[in-house]
Amino acid sequence: MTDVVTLGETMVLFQPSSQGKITDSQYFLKSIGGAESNVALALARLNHPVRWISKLGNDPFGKLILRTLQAENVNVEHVITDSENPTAVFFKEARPLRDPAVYYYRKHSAASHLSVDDFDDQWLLGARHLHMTGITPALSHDSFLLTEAIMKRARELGLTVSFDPNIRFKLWSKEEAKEKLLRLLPYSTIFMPGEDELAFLYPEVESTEDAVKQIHELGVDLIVIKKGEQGSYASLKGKTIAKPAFKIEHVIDSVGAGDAFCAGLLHELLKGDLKNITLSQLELALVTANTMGAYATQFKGDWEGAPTEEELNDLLGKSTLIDR
Ligand code: KDG
Repeated sequence: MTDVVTLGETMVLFQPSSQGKITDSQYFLKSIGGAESNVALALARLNHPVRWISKLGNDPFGKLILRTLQAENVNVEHVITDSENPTAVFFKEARPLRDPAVYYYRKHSAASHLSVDDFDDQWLLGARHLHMTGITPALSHDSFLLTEAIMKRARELGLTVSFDPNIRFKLWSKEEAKEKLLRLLPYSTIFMPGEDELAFLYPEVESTEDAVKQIHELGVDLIVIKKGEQGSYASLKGKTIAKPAFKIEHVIDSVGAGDAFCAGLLHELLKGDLKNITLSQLELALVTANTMGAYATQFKGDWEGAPTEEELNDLLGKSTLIDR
């Protein structure tokens, strides 16, 4: 049994090894990053069986990605090797007083060639839940069609589906992003936008509550809004809960915090029936999600700040780790 299946592009990530601009740096740290694999890695650290699907180039970067995911117990048996196109890379630059900047080298990458022709029901077999983001449909029109097909099929097979819009304006125009994300939204059972993403998708509505109402009318059961320093807000079929953020002094790296948040939410919801989420479960899920999102910001790297179950229980005050 697999708890969660996810599909998307993972890239090799390079970032200056110490504080400083890319132009001035001689040494770079090498890791990997990808919104969907960040969620998969975080869930795997919390002992969930999780499967990640993608296309990787037949190159050292592809091998590094596979090796990293395998070492963290993410199932990669359905990953496709593409001998024609390369694995993507990206660079991240920390900036004082602002979120980091990222520079992508991913046009025509192996993952951008993922298409409906690659799809196989086996990907979803034995799984409870599918997690998708708005990055995959931004890679190419073929990847958009595949995203739509897998979300639709997952619903037909009885899986629940979460969708994080993860809007990346470096990958597509505002018009295309809005049109395609709104087309995918009704296939989800759980929608997890950031506050700014919700405002971008529903600019005409007067309030968050109005936008949430419209999304419920599409058949989406649970909407969870990430509000950064203000915590999170959720609506379960119209019943709402808000939880304050986990307090932190300063942020080391904000990239990947949203993915850690998603993983925290799913971790708690997977303990019950994802088709019949209760308000008390949701309340716990928001606290865990806020905690994991905050914790992730304390580590350099897109996924390295994912806690183990023992570390999470310690952070949540459920048990105490013996440090020395
Ligand atoms: O959410 C973090 C991701 O954005 C990062 O790991 C890399 O997938 C990535 C992207 O497309 O930016």
